[in-house]
Amino acid sequence: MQEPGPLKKIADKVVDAVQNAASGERPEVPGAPGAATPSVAEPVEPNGPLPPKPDQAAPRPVTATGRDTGAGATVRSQDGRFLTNAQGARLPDGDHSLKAGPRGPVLLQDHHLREKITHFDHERIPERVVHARGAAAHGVFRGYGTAGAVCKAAFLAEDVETPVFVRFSTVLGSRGSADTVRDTRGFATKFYTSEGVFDLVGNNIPVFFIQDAIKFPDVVHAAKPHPDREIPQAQSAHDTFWDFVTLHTEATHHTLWNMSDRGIPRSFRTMEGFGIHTFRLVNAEGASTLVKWHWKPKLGVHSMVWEEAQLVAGADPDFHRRDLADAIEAGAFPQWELGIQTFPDTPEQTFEGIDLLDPTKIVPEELAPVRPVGLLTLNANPTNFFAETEQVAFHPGHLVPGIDITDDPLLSGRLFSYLDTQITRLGGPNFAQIPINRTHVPVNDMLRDGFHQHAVHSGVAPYKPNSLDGGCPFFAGAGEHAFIEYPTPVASAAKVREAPASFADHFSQPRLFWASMSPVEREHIIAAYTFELGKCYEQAVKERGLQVLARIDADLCAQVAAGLGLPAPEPTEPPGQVRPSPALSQLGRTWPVDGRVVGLVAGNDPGALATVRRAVLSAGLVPLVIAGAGGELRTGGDAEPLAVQRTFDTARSVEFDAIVLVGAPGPAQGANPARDAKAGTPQPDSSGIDPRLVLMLTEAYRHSKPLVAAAGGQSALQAAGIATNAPGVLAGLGPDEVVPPLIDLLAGHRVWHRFPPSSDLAGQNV
Ligand code: HDE
Repeated sequence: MQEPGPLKKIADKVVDAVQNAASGERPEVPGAPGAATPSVAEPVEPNGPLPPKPDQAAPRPVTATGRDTGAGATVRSQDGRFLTNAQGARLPDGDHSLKAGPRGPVLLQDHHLREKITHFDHERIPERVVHARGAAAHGVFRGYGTAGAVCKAAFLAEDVETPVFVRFSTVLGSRGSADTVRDTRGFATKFYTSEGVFDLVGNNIPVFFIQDAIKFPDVVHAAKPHPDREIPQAQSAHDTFWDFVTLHTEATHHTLWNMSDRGIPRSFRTMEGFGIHTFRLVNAEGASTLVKWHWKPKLGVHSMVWEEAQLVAGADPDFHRRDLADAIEAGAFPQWELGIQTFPDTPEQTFEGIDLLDPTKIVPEELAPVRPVGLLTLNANPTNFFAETEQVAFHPGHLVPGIDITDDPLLSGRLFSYLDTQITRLGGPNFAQIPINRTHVPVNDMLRDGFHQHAVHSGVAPYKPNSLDGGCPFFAGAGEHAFIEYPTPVASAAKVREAPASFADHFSQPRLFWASMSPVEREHIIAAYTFELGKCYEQAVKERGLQVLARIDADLCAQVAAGLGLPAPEPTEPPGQVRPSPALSQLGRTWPVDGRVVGLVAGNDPGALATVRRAVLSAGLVPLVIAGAGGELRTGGDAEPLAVQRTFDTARSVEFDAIVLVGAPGPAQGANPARDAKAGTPQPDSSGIDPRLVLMLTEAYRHSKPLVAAAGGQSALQAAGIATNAPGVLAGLGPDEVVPPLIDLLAGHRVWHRFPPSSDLAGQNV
């Protein structure tokens, strides 16, 4: 029998990969770029392209007018064995321009060259004004049916499954900026419901910098890089940001959240999401309830520590988008429960004295519990970043029957802005026809023409009333799922440029947030303010920053002032009393450990390594084998060799949630304490251990990560100066004893009690 050619082998591997995905088997190490392992030599025999990777999905193939085509997911992708031009004519050569002889001038008549270069010249579109950097995933939302009493939206009914596309983002950075900067994160969800598209365009912080949309250009101009040097990228640690937020003190609450651990999430998978504004739900009887939306991550809210975030920004600027894609590819599908806080729709639109139209205020969960109404599961990666993640267009005005808006002045401005911005960004008014934006229900909007019109409309009467098209289309009534605005009464009033009196309270809720933090979370907030204000050049800005802090808490102000080397000012008004909201702290509970990353340091006992690795994998954790050099480690007998995923050169502690030492490797190739910056200064007793491993352990220890030593790994801990009985350090375990205690440690996210006074959590909500 003839040996199968390389392409047949690739095709077989793809089939295997698809079958593995279908059987739910996880790829052990996600992240390979293609659906199959490539050959070393360039393939030369014409052959069809490989399918997308098994973890990837594409927008549903509906027509530009929302009708299901029944076509396969790859119907829109390019395929075919031969290179063609844009008109489909096959091409014999893509490497050489048409020239008058091999050394002659390029001919103007080279229409292939011109087409290729012209298209290339126009590949870029404007990035988003804010939230330019993002990553997205496909998924499904399943309603619990628990919202039925307050909301008639079909997608919230029990067991209704709705396809979704979710985009996470930073706010300030440009498209190429780093993921782990201190910033707010966007959390935007597009639900392709049976009643039209519903977009929930929220953030991971439940309040906003401003109360009125007219201030949005101000806060964004202040927070973006300085206009002269375009410095700094993606950071709030600069003068114009702090100049604005210390003068415009309604920003204080949001800024405090940014300076807390919420500003540096560990992963998109471990962020909460909030709709921020109060929305209005309407039930089948037409009754209105005011509501705030919440996304609660199944993995808990978990953040980085600041040094870790800074190191990651250099070591892997794509950390968050990689984490999301890898988790999905590995089958560790991230999940969130959608929840609602509900409030009676009274004429004052307040709840327990909190103005529900003020987007700088939360309603503590202790006063209005969050009730779960459905489950979001992200289960597929996009197939093409540009087509899906970059071109997706969210809009808070994409609403379905049962969900309506309130008069929050910030929301009103957003309703205008999102539609408007897409016209520039996506090149015209037909962006709803881009595949990722297409609704999954029929569209009959009578909107016509415009740039990039994809629909081919029939009929002669795109107007109403008409008789030439038989009067079609007709208006729907409430019984036919029409979106009918809730008839909110509007009080008689004079036109004014004013805010309600309660909007002037800028400090009671920052105090509430501060009072609800545990000691370690407070330490982080103090450090963040000290860092950010310390990066400002202007003394006046720093002093003003301290005046703002004095109105939140005297201790916060005093500690930041000490770091800045400035006197702590007295508050201009005495800080009022607040009741803490324990739900605001991230600490003190335990969560599932799915998809957490464990670095396994290989010593010279590959058998023990294989045992630990198997146990880590079967606990749903992601093991990454770290060794002195790349390649494979033989585990003996007939066992499959273990691939090395990281070497001491490529690994950095920040990639791992915990480190397990399966031995204590000595200095490997390239270990040069004198010249290798990663090796740092060697510890006096570290001569027997690779210095880069010593650095890795000291960093992980400082970042409160669990450290476990098996198979003689203790001596590496000792070389790093880490006591084997320190909190969160386990030593002397057998290879099959490692995982259960490791899970216990990871379930609390970090070993906070390693460092006093952070450990002094008594009396706090932990
Ligand atoms: Fe946005 N915002 N925003 N925003 N926003 C945009 O829309 C705007 C606000 C949020 O992944 C833009 O398509 C105004 C609050 C997210 O594509 C733009 C105001 C919240 C995303 C815009 C706000 C958000 C955006 C830029 C004040 C949380 C990313 C590109 C009135 C509830 C969506 C675009 C994505 C994006 C305007 C305030 C969340 C310019 C005028 C409050 C998650 O239209």
